[in-house]
Amino acid sequence: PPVVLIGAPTDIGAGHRGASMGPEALRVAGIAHALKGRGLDVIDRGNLAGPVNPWLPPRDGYRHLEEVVAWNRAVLDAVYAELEAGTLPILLGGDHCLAMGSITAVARHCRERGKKLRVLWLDAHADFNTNVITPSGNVHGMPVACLCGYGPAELTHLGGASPALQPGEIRQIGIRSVDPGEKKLVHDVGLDIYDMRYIDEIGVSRAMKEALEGVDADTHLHVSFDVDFLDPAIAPGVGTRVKGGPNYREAQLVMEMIADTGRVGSLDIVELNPAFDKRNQTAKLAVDLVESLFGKSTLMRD
Ligand code: DIR
Ligand code: MN
Ligand code: MN
Ligand code: MN
Repeated sequence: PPVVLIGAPTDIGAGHRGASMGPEALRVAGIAHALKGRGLDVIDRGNLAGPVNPWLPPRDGYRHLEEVVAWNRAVLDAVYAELEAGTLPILLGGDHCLAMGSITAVARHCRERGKKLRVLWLDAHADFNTNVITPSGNVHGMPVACLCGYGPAELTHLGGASPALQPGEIRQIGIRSVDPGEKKLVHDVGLDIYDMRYIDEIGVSRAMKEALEGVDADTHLHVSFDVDFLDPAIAPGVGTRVKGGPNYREAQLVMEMIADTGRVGSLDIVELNPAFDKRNQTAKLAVDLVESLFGKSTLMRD
């Protein structure tokens, strides 16, 4: 089935401007060509439209809630239509608030088809804030909480039913920045977090084996790839850099092990911010990693 690129050029949920340039940076870095090189049919549907970023301070602990909802409705409809048509949607963000729309679509698709869902959340951050505990009001720090039912009704009920997602369907990988209130909430909810301390101790290989445990022929795997997952030494083109992330080879191994499952059904590439990048190197790295996610490997494997 074809792979479909959907651009969502907005920084509506972020605390820095510039993630709105992400879709074009990924195209310029050759994402379509790279996927075609993997033998895939690629269709670029161009960009979704949505409200401009009014760049206002937060209200009731949310910055731009109304505009965040509008963008996520557009993403939800577009991603859901692709899954219905049997294609593999790749969301080119845009900031990470957009994962509410894409994952709500994926979850609805899985419920309707009786498929199991596993979400791999590759990120420096847990993105489990609420309007009460957020230090910033930026909704890109809240999508996982909203998907699990903690948030404003407009976002928790994007796809009708809430919660869209059970915490047990999520595995977070690469986490190294969790805010104080968020720390308590992810603990209470029992979110399965493979933080950098854990990865340092047991290594990427064992951590990924654990995170992928239970993924079978009946599972739809959704990968939500926040580019700030990567160590900022190799990926400077993000708004919120957190040191101590996976290096080049560790990140490749993460992608390669996900590819080995053969179950990737949808992908978000988010938080790429060309305004912080140099010569589009972070976009090129993201494309390089996406090739591995779609099965590029050094040797033939069986
Ligand atoms: C911080 C930063 N935890 C916040 N979050 C994210 O503002 O909620 N940065 N997601 O990428
Ligand atoms: Mn499917
Ligand atoms: Mn994120
Ligand atoms: Mn992040």
